[in-house]
This record gives sequence, structure tokens and C-alpha cells, in this order.
Amino acid sequence: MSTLLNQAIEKRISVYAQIPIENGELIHVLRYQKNQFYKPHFDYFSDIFNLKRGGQRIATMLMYLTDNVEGGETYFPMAGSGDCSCGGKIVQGLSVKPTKGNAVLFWSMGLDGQSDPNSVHGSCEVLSGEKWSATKWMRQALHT
Ligand code: PD2
Ligand code: ZN
Repeated sequence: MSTLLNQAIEKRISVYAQIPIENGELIHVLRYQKNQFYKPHFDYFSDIFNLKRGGQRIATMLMYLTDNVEGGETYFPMAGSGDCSCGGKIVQGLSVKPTKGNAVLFWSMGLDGQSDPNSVHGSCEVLSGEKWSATKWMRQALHT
């Protein structure tokens, strides 16, 4: 990815999330092939080592780079109030279908500065095709 394009993406994320570019970690690109998933987890840290450099993770911007995939939803089990589809199964919570060009912004921390366990999320099993996504994690403090 060109530096200029990367800068434009970082700027757009920063404006949308209202978090300075400097607080962002490097973008991570993920590829999921058939039958692959990312088990539910928190994006915030529980260990001191990571907290010392750049503080806690506040928010995550997840960007979908492909959409020729069946399954592969991003899944928030504690969000919403109904059912949703996750890797071909109907489950409770809220899921987001990967659509190329779309992005999801969510917070791992409440306004009180406490890590929010309801931010638990994962990536559902890919049933067919391939899913590519890009993640920008944003911290409380400078992370350069
Ligand atoms: O690729 C995803 O949908 C996904 C789901 C959960 C990515 C992450 N977490 C992450 O990069 O933290
Ligand atoms: Zn995550």
C-alpha cells in the first residue's frame, strides 16, 4: 500500500473516530480461509507490558477488504437484542457481514475509562470464499 493511500485511510479513521492519528497502532491485515475464524476476545489488554506503551486500547476500526465470502461475519455476542447469523448458525447478538469498502467502529472502553467486557467480539467461520480485513486499534496515548 502506498504511503499516501495509507495516510488518507489513517486520516479518515481518525476523523471518524475522533481519536488522533498518533494514537493508532499500525494497521493489521487479516486473511481468513475456509473454516477459519477468530474466537471471541477483547481488544483491550489485560497485561501490564502492553499498557505501559501507549496505554489501553480505546477503540477499533475494522475494515472489510473483500466481500466474496459466505460466513465470516464480525460477531458481537453481547450487543443488540436479537438473533443474528454467524458462520451459518443463528446465534444471539449482533453480527456484521463483511462487505468490501465498509467498516465497523466500536469501543472497548466506556466513557468512565473502564474496559468494557460487553465489547467481546470475534470473526465467524468462513463457509466459502476468503475474507480479508484490516484492523486499526487506537490507544489512550501516543503510540509512535
Ligand atoms: O476480522 C474480523 O472480523 C475481526 C474480528 C474480531 C478482527 C478482529 N477482531 C481484530 O482484529 O481484533
Ligand atoms: Zn478483535
